[in-house]
Amino acid sequence: MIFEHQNPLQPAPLIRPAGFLGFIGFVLLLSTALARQERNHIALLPSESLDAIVQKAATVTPSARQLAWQKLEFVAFIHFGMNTFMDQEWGKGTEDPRVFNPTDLDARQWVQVIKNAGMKLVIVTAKHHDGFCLWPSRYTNHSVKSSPWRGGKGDVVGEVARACREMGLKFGVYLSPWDRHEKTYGDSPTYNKYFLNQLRELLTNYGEVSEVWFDGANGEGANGKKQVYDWQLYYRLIRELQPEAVIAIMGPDVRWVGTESGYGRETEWSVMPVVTQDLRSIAARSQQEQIDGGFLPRDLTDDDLGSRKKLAHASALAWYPSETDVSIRPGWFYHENQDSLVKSPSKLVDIYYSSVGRNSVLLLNIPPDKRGRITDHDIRSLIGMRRVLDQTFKVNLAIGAHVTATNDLPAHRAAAVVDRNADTYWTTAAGIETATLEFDLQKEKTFDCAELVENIGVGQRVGLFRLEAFRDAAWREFARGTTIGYKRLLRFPLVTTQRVRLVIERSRTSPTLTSFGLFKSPPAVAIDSPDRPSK
Ligand code: FUL
Repeated sequence: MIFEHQNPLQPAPLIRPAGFLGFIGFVLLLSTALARQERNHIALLPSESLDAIVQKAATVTPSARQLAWQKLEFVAFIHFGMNTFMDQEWGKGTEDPRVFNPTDLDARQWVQVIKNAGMKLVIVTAKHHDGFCLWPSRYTNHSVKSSPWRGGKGDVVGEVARACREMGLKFGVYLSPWDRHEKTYGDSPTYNKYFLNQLRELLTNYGEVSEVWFDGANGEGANGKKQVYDWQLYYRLIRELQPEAVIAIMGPDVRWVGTESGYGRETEWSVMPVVTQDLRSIAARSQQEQIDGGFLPRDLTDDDLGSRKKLAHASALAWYPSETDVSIRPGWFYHENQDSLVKSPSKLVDIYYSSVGRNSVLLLNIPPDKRGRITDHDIRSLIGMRRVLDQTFKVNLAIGAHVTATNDLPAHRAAAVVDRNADTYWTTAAGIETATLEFDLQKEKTFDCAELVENIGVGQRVGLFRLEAFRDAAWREFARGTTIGYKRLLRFPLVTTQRVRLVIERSRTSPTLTSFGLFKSPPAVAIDSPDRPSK
């Protein structure tokens, strides 16, 4: 992930050891939505106490599009393009389109592999930094139409969109604002128009688009010219043409988790302070309601983005959930010499626990090769990962438990957390911020994984909890965590017991829980070759 203030050609010192990507994050939405009545952002008064701010933070909720996106849990990135054929990660923009010539491109294979792995959306690199377009844009010749592939009549974006629709997956686009080919880049208004035209093509010709992914790279234009991106204009067009789509990374709906390792934060609050300048002037600048704010520099790599300490002195708060992007290989694009470096099934499982299981959405990149197919190396790992996850989460050992709580509400009883109904939840009376839920499993059970789901529809609240098992006449702690959020997964050495309790030690206001699960992961799972070998 690259941010606007970084010149990608002269990388700043990296915070992370690997890749060019690391580094200062930033971003934040500021919303004119002062005017809108949504609760996914609120303004605060300078006089508000920290306690009052924290209480308010607990009532900020995701917008409908943010909630729908969060529920996808696990989504795919496809990096494919000129770099695949040049065996590089960043093109210069001078590549010859005739080099782009996949011999056996099959977008249905991509989507099938992705679907089998349990992912729900596919984001394709319609245009990466080299400016080469995977669709036949009317606004440039630097695209598939100048390549020999399908006689210049092909459209990778179209094929992916169609395959997604056919197989019931959502579809998204990555459109790099940084364009090293386009001559107008650096001539700000002209390039912004070009970019907007391309965005319009992608948002009108391919059916429903559910995620628009913007990287912030902002390299130098010709003769050292600086391109100033008009984010407001881009957002306005997206909201107009695809109102359900989330705008990610350099956008107001979804934030970068701050690393490309696949590992999110142990403590992940989805509500964080918005660094405001002046809400009203931004609202005015954006002309009317509906426009999503302005970006302000911010370090998203920080370990702590939303603690009490961070909320102090905030002037506004926003629901700004994290997305964890990582590649199944060391590079984002396919390189043959990385075939042996594809992440193993157990590494992918670990990443899943550390992203989806830490209140984030996992965006896993799977790059097709020069044939235009996902290789067996990647498929094997994905199948192995899926098997482990399916076997682990097949049986929730807490279902059927008798559940009691130290406090609850008539409409939100403790039993709701094991009723398999995602619309019901447990909560406490106003003012009760600590509580214990006790589960009598009816007989001794053995497990090594717990799943907790908060009802983020009313806000994110729990800040500290522990799990205990009753053994040898005493309650003994076997796991603990801080935030829960949309989903929290915890792994621990095998526990055998009939009675378990969840002790919520800290919550910003009445805690909620939609579901509670106990699972046992399988012993090592054998990975056979893929059902349909492709190489
Ligand atoms: C980065 C880009 O520079 C990489 O090439 C890749 O696309 C990654 C997902 O975003 O910032």
